[in-house]
Amino acid sequence: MDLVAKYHVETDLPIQKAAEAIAAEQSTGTWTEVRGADNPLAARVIRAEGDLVEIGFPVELFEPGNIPQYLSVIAGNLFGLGSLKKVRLLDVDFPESLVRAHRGPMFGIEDARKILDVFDRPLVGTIVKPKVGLDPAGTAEVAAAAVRGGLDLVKDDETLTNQSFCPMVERVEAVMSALDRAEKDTGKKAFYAVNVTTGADQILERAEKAVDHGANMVMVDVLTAGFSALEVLSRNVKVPVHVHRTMHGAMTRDKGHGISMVVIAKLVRMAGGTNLHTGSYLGKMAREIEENDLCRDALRNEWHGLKRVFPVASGGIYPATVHANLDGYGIDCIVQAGGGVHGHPGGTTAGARAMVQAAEAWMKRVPLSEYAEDHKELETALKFWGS
Ligand code: RUB
Ligand code: CA
Repeated sequence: MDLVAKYHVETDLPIQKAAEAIAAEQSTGTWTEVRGADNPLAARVIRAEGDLVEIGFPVELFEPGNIPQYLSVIAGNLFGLGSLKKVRLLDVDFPESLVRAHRGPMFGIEDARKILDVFDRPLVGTIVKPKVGLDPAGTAEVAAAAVRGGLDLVKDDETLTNQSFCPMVERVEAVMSALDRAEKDTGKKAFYAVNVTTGADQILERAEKAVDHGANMVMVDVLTAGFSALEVLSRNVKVPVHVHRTMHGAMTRDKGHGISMVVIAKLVRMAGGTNLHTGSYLGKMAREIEENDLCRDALRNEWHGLKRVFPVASGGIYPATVHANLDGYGIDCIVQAGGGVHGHPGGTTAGARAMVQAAEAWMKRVPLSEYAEDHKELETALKFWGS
């Protein structure tokens, strides 16, 4: 079976010609006729209508298991073709043999839920803030305060790795022992996603070191580190992997050009992420509701037996925006707030409680304003940031 890639194309060429140019450039052809290009590996135009192009790539063009190579074919030189003004890779239908060449998540939604012992509600998380500048003890204090307020997940910012002001090993040790103490006191289990993003030569060693020092989740910036970095982590590190998508806007934001988030979501599921930032239905980042829906389904629907991945709503979220995000993503998601937790007038623990209360109200189908009547942290949050 062919791999079918769907593109939006803006060009002065007739659309059929543009489609043929893509098919040729990305398989056997080049700018001029060459002997032998008409061989069985030639991609074919399935559809060329309006601004929509579908190309079928013979599966033999691909090296099973090699995501960087898939991307060179379906999302490579075509973006620079002078005859095309804009091209956007909208979606990819991967043949089963290529999907199954990947193990997918070692820890999916169900595994993460078992670790936390939380089955019947969305997870609520936070990004430690300030995002940089805290030392390990300061990070641990903020993390534990969030968990004491009831949060399920605490994560590093995408820009925090192993800088001198907050070395990773000291940070993991400090945070995990603070979370252990919080669990002893309150019974609340939580993940700490420590950002292990670094170069290819060190990332696995770094992640293993994090786990040796107690980490129960690792985080990777998948687009800066690469899909293979995620895959090597997922296959080798014995904890779930939180996937941040920093830099995605360079690919996803222009609706006429680049790569859609749903393609990134499919690759992340193949490569083995447990959680993936897919954007919010209401928040601070530019967003595309339809694309959120597609990502949610790509991560959670049955797909050749791969485990399911949590979509993460994040970016400018606070209690009043929780319901819109849960309406979009449903129960099997993570809703996450940084400023919307730590900026609460009562501090981090109160901010965490307010987020948890907002999620509880959604589960009970009670309007936020009504739930706030007897939940004071939520009431304060709604007054402070608006409802
Ligand atoms: C959000 C934050 C994340 C965003 C990125 O912090 O630090 O990096 O999730 O956006 P805050 P996205 O809650 O204070 O805004 O999730 O859309 O990739
Ligand atoms: Ca951030």
